[in-house]
Amino acid sequence: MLKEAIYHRPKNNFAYAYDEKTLHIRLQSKKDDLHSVDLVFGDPYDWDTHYNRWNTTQKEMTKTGSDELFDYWLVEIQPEFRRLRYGFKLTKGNEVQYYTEKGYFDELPTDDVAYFFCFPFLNKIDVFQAPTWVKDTVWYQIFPERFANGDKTIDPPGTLPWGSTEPTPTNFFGGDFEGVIQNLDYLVELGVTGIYFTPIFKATSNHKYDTIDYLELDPQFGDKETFRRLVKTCHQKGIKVMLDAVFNHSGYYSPFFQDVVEKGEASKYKDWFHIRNFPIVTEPTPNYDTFAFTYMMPKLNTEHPEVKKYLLDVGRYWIEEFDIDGWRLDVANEVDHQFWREFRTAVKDVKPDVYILGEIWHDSMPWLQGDQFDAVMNYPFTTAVLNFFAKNTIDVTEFTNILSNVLHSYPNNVNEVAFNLLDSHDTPRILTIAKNHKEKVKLLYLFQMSFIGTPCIYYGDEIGMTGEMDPGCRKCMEWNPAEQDLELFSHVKKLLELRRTFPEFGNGGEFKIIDTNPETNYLVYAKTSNERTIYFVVNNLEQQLDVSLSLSQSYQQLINLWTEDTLQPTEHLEFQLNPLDFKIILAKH
Ligand code: ARE
Repeated sequence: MLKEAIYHRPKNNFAYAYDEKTLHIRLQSKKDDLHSVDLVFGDPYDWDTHYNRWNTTQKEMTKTGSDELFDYWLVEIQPEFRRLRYGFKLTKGNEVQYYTEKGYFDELPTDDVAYFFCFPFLNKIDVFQAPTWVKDTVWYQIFPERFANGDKTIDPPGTLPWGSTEPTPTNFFGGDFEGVIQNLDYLVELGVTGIYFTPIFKATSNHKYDTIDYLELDPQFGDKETFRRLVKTCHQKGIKVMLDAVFNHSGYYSPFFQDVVEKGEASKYKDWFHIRNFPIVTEPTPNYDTFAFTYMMPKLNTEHPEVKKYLLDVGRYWIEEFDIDGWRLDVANEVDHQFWREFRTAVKDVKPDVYILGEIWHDSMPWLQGDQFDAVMNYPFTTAVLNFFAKNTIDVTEFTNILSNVLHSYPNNVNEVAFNLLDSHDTPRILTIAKNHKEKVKLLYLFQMSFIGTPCIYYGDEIGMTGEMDPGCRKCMEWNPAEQDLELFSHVKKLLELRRTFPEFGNGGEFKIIDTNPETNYLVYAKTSNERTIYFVVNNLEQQLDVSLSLSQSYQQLINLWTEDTLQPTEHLEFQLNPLDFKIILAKH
């Protein structure tokens, strides 16, 4: 066995509390190397009567997936006294090794429990726990300036007629809260249960990431009464509301920064930012820290007690006064961890089930330990599905390897609330990435809606809007039914109906790759619960495919979920799939 490839480390994605009673223990080994792995475990204080030998039990681990280089193994344990010491029995043919915190052994070192890995105690307060409603939420992302103009009286000067021209970094079309309220039934019809709004606070730009006042709404969107009505109406219609918190930086025109611009070192806000020298200059490069190199976005000093207090008050204010349900945190990984720990305590204190979503494009385990965020925007998922379904730059083997890697990078309870997006206001739109190939977009949606996590639809994608990178992806929402792709809308709506009707479609089913064929880019995966399994058969090629599918057991009932036809019970199915087509089969005992 290749010992160098074996990896385990407690208290992260390899050993974590799944819930108040259950521990998940994982192990990584070289792909196709070990034949079996057993967890050898016990309570640290449970010895034989003479204290010579520590008492252990064994439980077989399951291989839950593989990526390009590694296999991953998992076992679930509910230790009676919530404490655990453990090691691994590794078997390859006749070769058996015991792997512990102190290395490898031919025999179990049970005369000293200190040799073993340690999960000291399952303390309830440390268990990662996202709000329970999130698992079942379907998000819809709205860029407020571009969704709908419902109140022309508050249009900013120079507002252009809706959709009259392409979006630029500086033009305005007058989208507002009233426009959202007027169109909520459209979202309800689609099956949306949560809206994520990009920033709505007072700012100068059309995207509002350059905040002037975090306690005021931008007047171009509406007043506080209208916003309160928006949140209330959303709640009445079963829709949660999440706002964008831009706490890494403020806008150049925030009164705090302007005070520093004006008074220099004498400003009482000089330590609110990271200023290298005075007076403030913006040319040729700013002499203060910024988001990227944007002089318009001076980085806030979130370690400063006054800044911290101000921003934590902001976090609480919109929950207490307007009953919002979530915060999406902009540039979350450039803000200090300590700030986020205090932010979590502050906002959960006023609303325990408020959702905290960090914007991080990279590996995010340090933020997902239960003390900071509930989820992150799952861009690694985005890249993988786009490369496979939309761009065809990776084959099915690479695709499933990457997915497996993404899933094993986090605890399962974290995966269930991952914010799975296909695109956003920061990327080109999916139809554009797929070179206007609608069938590819349909497969993207199929996969997104049936994967572990919570899906998010970027406004207008569901009716076939196109757009290149920012600002192209921020066009005005198309409201003319004649210009909307209603067939695509029905496709997404139907997927969401299935996700609502069958828990296995969403987070109530365990995700498993069943079959792949890199020659044909054919993919079969399943979502399984104790009661049923849903098989997803996907032809990701632009040619017809003969499918021969062996089911894991004989089921009493097989239903084609898309057509609702009942199929003959069988253990083996043969059928043809059209180019870029799919079949969804529900199998019941
Ligand atoms: C404007 C122009 C852009 C130009 C940019 C250059 O529109 O064309 O490239 O300036 O400075 C907001 C606006 C943008 C605006 C920007 C600056 O929405 O339109 O861009 O402000 O004025 C990284 C960060 C991530 C960040 C992205 C954009 O980690 O946090 O870059 N995303 C958030 C928001 C944005 C917002 C801001 C931050 C600023 O979602 O909308 O921009 O408040 C790799 C990297 C990632 C990187 C990612 C994307 O994966 O590893 O770290 O994300 O690419 O570039």
